[in-house]
Amino acid sequence: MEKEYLDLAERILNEGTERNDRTGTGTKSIFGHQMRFDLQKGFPLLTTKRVYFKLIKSELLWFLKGDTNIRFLLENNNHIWDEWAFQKYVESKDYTGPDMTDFGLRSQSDSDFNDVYKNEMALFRERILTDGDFSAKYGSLGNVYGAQWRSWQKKDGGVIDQIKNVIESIKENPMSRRHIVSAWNPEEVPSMALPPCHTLFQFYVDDNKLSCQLYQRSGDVFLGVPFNIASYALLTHLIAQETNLEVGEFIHTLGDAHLYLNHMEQITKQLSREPRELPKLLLTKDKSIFDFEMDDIKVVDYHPHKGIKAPIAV
Ligand code: UFP
Repeated sequence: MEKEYLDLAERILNEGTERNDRTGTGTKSIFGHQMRFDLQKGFPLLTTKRVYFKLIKSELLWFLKGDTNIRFLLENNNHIWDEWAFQKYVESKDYTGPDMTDFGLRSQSDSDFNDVYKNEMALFRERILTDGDFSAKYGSLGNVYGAQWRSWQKKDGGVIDQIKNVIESIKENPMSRRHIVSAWNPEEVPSMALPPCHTLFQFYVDDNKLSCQLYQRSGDVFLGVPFNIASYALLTHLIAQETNLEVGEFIHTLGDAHLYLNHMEQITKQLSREPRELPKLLLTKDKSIFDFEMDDIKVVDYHPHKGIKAPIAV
């Protein structure tokens, strides 16, 4: 199954065209690719490099709670969304520290600035964790996934809970062709720091098995996609448990699938490694996924090759 991912990387290396991109890093890219993962055959957490499942787990629980405040993530030592919240804070009138303009790029190229930035970021995290008013004001990311999934804002007031609705529709009308959750809200996209990468997903029931297909508009194949595969495989397991179904396939459809030019060495190294047996996922039974905590989700028998570091394009 891991071959699906490795074949995608190979395909981009062989067929991809070099393109400039928003981040200024440059990519090799193809448009349109589909991978299929049979979830009965193992949990698709890559073994050709270590992928940090704890981060995937806490982020997905955070989405499912409808939470958009990074406090929960920080409590679970997950820092993947910190920069977005920090940016809002340093651009506000409440911030009186050293100038943080373009902190993402500057922290990578200027080591003195990086020290100042790290210090400010540590103070920010500490305040989010300890000061309720501060975290309510600056920990919130607004209209990100959790909000679109659980409380899509209606024009005439009120909200739509797409996750509850899709669970209901799977239970009541499994053969339906309308089991869809959309994170792409055209009205709100212009005001979002990062428009949703995983834009829409659909469920399908056959032979008592639940499959899920994701349409991802843009995928950083070395850093982002391994996370995205595991995250949606986990989501499929969770929704299957909630609807009393077995798991079927996770089908991952990508729009712009790219390798950043500064990830070439890393992906070549990964491609030279032999995939190992996939791990297994264990979920607490007899408990609603809406009450799930970190300990209710476990991956066992995971014996990956070592992690491979790579710079993130911001
Ligand atoms: N990206 C992913 N997966 C994600 C996520 C981001 O691969 O879950 F949030 C990558 C894709 C792209 C960049 O390289 O982040 C987003 O940039 P853009 O909005 O220009 O597509």
